Amino acid sequence: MIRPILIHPDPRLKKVCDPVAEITPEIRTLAADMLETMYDAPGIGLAAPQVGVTKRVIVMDCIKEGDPEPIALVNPQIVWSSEDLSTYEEGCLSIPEQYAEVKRPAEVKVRWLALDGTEQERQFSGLWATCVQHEIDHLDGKLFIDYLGPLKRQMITRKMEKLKRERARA
Ligand code: K1U
Ligand code: ZN
Repeated sequence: MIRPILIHPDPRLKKVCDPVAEITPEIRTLAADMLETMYDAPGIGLAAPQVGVTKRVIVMDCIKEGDPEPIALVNPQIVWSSEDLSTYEEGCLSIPEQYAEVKRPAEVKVRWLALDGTEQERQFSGLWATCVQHEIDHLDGKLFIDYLGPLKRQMITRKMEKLKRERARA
């Protein structure tokens, strides 16, 4: 089921999300819905708070061409970050049509719980590394615009307020 994506500003996007205590059918349905919503948008990642669920669940698929590689990460934790940084022009499905350069560690090692209950660990690089950090930020109530200066952030927030007013009128 495709779920509606919340648009910034929204208090649910600013919350620190709760850890998932146990993989339940509800969590599996949430992850499946999030993947469907992400592919429909389209996007390369999605975090549960973006669909109004303040739980620590993210999904990603950064393969732009070729066979899809969907992954769902429950309670993801960055256990190592490279000193090397990389800059990428990020977007966000909760901040449509706004992009800005963000500098982050070029590689990260992440530990998480998979939907079959097993603990997983993987080192991410390139777009995967950027995306997983962007999604984990969502779980901590942080958006990519929080890395920008106050003027740029305020300008984007005002645009989003206008977009939400227009969508509410339509
Ligand atoms: O979390 C999100 O809002 C999803 C976001 C993830 C992301 C994008 C870029 C850098 C870091 C994280 C998106 O997917 S925005 C859309 C997007 O990047 C895209 C859409 C279609 C094709 C390819 C990329
Ligand atoms: Zn985002």
